[in-house]
Amino acid sequence: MALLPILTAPDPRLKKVSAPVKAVDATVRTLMDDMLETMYQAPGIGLAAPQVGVLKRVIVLDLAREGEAPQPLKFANPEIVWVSDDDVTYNEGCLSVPEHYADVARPAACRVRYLDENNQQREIAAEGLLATCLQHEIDHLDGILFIDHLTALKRNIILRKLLKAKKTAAEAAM
Ligand code: GNR
Ligand code: NI
Repeated sequence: MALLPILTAPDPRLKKVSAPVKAVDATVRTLMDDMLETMYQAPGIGLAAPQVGVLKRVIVLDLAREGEAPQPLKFANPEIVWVSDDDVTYNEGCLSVPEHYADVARPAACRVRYLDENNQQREIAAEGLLATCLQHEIDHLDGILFIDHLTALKRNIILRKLLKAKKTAAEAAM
């Protein structure tokens, strides 16, 4: 197991479209486990491979509450095959957009087809926070961040603050 560094915006790697995995093999399984460890440590409820600089279509989630048994979910090549007509709004955050939160409306329910850690094709029906989080993670695989769902004005205010924070951190390290 290994902790992986999490990229933060603005970073060109977060804007790229990730490639499907050919099959879920030992390398992909190790990536999934390292991503889960990184996500728990952050802490977060989901993580997409591009957030750790790996441009592969792999995501992990765990929506178990503190004190509950962990419920790690691992997905390769996730595809949204159905979304509900009705939307729901959540106040979203992102480990790659630290310290910023905003309301995002997305379909309230969805179905996702994917390969599990044993390379078996499966489908999951999701609603509530799971539906939102799956859509947030799958967006990452297409280079889309939650701030891309905001107005350009709100997005640019956040991006400018993140860039400034990066510059300040880089200066402090010199
Ligand atoms: O930890 C996370 N919380 C969260 C809250 C509301 C909507 C989406 C998320 S995902 C986020 C972790 C993350 O950045 N995943 O890509
Ligand atoms: Ni995110």
